Amino acid sequence: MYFDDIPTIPIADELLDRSFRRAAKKMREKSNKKRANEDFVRAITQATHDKLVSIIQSFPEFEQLPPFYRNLCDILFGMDKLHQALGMLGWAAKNVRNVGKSIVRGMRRVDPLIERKRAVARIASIVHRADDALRYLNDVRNVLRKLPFIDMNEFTVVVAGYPNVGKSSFIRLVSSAEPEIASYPFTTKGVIIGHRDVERRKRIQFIDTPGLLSRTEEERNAIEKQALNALVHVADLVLFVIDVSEHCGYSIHAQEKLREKIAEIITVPMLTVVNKADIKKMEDRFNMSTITGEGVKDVLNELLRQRSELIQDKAIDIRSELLVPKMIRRGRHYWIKTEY
Ligand SMILES: Nc1nc2c(ncn2[C@@H]2O[C@H](COP(=O)(O)OP(=O)(O)OP(=O)(O)O)[C@@H](O)[C@H]2O)c(=O)[nH]1
Ligand SMILES: [Mg+2]
Repeated sequence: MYFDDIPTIPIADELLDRSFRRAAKKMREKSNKKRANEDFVRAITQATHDKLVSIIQSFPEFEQLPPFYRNLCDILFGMDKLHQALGMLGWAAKNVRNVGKSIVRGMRRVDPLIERKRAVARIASIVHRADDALRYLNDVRNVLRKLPFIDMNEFTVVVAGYPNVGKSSFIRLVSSAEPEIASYPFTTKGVIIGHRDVERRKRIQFIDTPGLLSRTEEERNAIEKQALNALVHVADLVLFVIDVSEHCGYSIHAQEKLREKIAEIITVPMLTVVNKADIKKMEDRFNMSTITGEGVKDVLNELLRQRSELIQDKAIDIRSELLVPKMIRRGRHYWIKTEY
């Protein structure tokens, strides 16, 4: 994944400790007593600078990420804030290097021990100014590492609808995912991935999303924005779940309005399914109940039918390069994937 290589990010004191230890080790290995202080300043400058740079480099280029992940980072952390924090580390790395260099340059003319102490104090003060950024980036790193991996090559069904209509109950029933289910709205707070192997080589990637309300984009919170992000950027097909029994706490009118809004923003087909059919059904729609299991198989069959249709139309990957077969790396071999 894109975020697996980001190591734990140290706070300022830990980073300084580590640099001091490295510098001290280097000094033990070198025996030039005359230039010991100069070498020490050089070593601590280098260790601190390099660590700061390696932290920056461990983050991916956010602009190069697939749109789904790029938007998700923006929704979760704010791209400006992320860039600011990384910029702060860049500033600190540059300043540490400049301060270290200039102190080393003037060291022979003055008392080296005093200059060594001055270098340590200045470097520590610069790194401490980046402490907030280091702490923030470590929090970001911890969230990034837990983000679900969405395989952009899989046929992907994004399940959407009002809160509490039974989206997660459906995903739990038909896929490998085990999302939380509860009788209150907004139980699901982020996207959750599950898979279903239907027949040999026929696999569906299901994405559970947080409930959406029918409201303007400006009114949407970060949780809802994650659902929209999945709908727009990863869906090959949207499964819109409605609850005509209105046990979810929302009117069928509001749910229909949301359906229309989603239809406007997506470029992929949408299948509407009525859940909680054990309580109330709707004519001319797929009706299912995740509690009794009735109708669930029909919904899955319909998804498979649409999947085959989409593959035949070669319209499967309208998210990225249309009709361009994708290279997938497996072990040391490259395979060209043309069929799902
Ligand atoms: N009677 C009935 N209740 C159901 C059915 N499916 C789900 N429920 C109940 O509806 C409630 C909400 O289910 P969830 O699966 O958490 O709903 P959700 O759409 O994922 O909700 P959010 O994550 O909040 O958006 C739970 O109390 C479920 O037990 C069904 O087919 N029939
Ligand atoms: Mg849910």
